[in-house]
This record gives sequence, structure tokens and C-alpha cells, in this order.
Amino acid sequence: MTNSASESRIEEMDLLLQEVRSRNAMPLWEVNAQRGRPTVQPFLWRYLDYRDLLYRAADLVPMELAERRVFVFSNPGIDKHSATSSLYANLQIIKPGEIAPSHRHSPSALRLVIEGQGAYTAVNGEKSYMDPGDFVTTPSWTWHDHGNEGDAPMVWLDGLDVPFVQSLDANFYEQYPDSTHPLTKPDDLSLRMFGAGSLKPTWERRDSPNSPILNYKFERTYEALKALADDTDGSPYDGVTVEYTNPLNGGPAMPTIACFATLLRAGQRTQAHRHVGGTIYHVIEGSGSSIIAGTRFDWGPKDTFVVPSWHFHEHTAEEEAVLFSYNDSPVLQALNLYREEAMDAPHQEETEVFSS
Ligand code: GTQ
Repeated sequence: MTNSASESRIEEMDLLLQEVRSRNAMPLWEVNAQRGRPTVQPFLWRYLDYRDLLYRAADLVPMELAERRVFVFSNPGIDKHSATSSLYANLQIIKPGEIAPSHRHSPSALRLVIEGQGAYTAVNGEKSYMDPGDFVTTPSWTWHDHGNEGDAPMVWLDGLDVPFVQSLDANFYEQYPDSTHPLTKPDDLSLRMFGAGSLKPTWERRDSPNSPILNYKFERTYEALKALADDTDGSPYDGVTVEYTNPLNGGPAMPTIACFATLLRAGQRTQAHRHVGGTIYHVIEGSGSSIIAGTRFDWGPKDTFVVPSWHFHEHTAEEEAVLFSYNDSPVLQALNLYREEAMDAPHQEETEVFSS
């Protein structure tokens, strides 16, 4: 082709593009060529950067206005306000005497308690008082309210699959007519019924995609981790990690969100691997660092960080550390989209140190 022939072809292609575009369509070769599309970034939210702001919000913003007094961690790599493209990681604060009124929604939710005492959550008629490190489930479409009966504010991390459910246009929401939903069960009955591991009540024959356990108390989780860490190395990639399972079927705690607790021994360094399913980590206790795609993130108690999908990551504990984490791997597994791989070398080169 001569120069002028190819020039005129480029002009015609440009014209074609404009016309296709003006008719609300786009050639695939243009769609695929778009650079700089937003992607989830590795990121760390230090708790101490948000604590004062949360307490300020607690003084300024009435519960009636907020319904839930929550900060949504916003990943700087994406346009929407969420920690990953499918999951929320939010901080919620509730003052003494307050009630976050009962409602239900199709997104599934979880809490990981950060500080305070004396607040409860009530889910579908069962109430549980929450302590730091507790992992609480709020399955899809269950009525739930929170109340603080203690004498200091209480803060927890909320994980929800709101962005995922929104992407499927399946987000439904309903308010309960009263601020609290009636209690129909003894407090913490679900943990007594189903929290004994291999000892399962014979008269309970129900199955459910959601764990029946409302509150997985931290004490028990820590005890299980310690017992394992005494005698096993755990996974070379994840350290001593346990999944909070649904005791009815051994599956994830909720159908869209898998939740884990990890113990890293003092000085332990895991090997690098990657998997799909962007993961949110929350530091329950201890300090250390994680290298995510070459960048080192130093973390301490109550910090939250994101390992995006398909990013190599490895963790090092300075002192014994306990991490909570969650991701959307059940969705990926159910749809046959899950994949993972180890890195060729055990460790990544550290090229940068993260600062926010
Ligand atoms: O506690 O029900 O962080 O409905 C966001 C939406 C928490 C909750 C959030 C919610 C809740």
C-alpha cells in the first residue's frame, strides 16, 4: 500500500469508529486497545489514620442520618468506592446507647471486631455480644441490627459483597419497621449448636449455603491456630491458616465470601504465590510486612490491606501475628474460574516500600 492509501484508510477507520460510537456501539479492537483501564491496586489502610475521623463522625453524624456510621475503604485504582472490585472493607463505629436499626439486604456481610466491648449484633432473632477478634456472619437477606450497650464506642471492620451483587444488578434492601427485630433464640445458641466441630446435633438436618454460626469467637480461633502452630508448619504460602467453614457442609462461611484466620510465627516468612480472588487482609494482632507485586507493605495491629487478584504476595511476621482475611474465591470456584500458582523463586524482589 502506498502512504496516501494507508493514510486514507486510517481516516476512513476513524470515521467508521465515530459512526459506530454515535450508535452506542464500539468495535472490539478499540475496546481491547483502551489503555489505563482501572484495576485494583495493592493498598494499605492504617487504622490510626482513620480512628480519630471515625470518632469525629460518631460525634457529628447522627445514627438516624447514617443508618450505619461507616467509612468505605476506597481502592485508589478503581472508580467505584470499594476495597476490591467485588468486596467492601468498611469501618463501622457505634456509640454507647445507639442502635443501628434492623434491615436486610441481598449482599452478604461479615464483621471482624476491632475495638470496644458491650455491643451486640442480632441476626434473624439471635443475639451475640462481640469482642475484639470475633468474626460475625450476616448472611444474605437476614434481618440484623447492632446495639452498643457498653460505655465506650465500638468499632469493627465490615466485609460485604455489595460491589459484586451490584455488578449483577441483584441488590435488594428492606428496612424493618422497628429499630430491633424480635429475639427468638437464646444468645449465641448457634455457636453452641454448631461450634463443636466434629460433634454435630443429630436432630438438626437442615442444610444451608450459609454457616449457621453467628459469632466465631476469637478465643476459640486463636486456640485452634496455636494448637496447629505448635506441631505443623502450615502452608508454605499462607502459613498456619484455617478457614471459617459452614459446619453443615464444610463449605465457605457464606456462598460468595470465604473467610480465613492465619497465624504467622515470629520471624516466619511465607513463599510467594498468586491466585485469583482479590483478598482483604486485616491484622488482628502482631506486626510484620507483606510484599505484594514487589512493593513492601508494613503492617501492625488493626491495619487492613488488599492483595489484588493475580498479584504475587508473601508475608513476614516480625512478631507472632494473627491475620483475618476474606475473598470471593467461592464464586470463582463455583464458576470454574479459580486458578493459583506458586512463583518460580520462593521470594520476590522488594522494589518499593508503600507509603500512603
Ligand atoms: O452493618 O448492615 O458497612 O448494611 C455497609 C452496609 C454495614 C450493616 C456496612 C450495611 C452494614
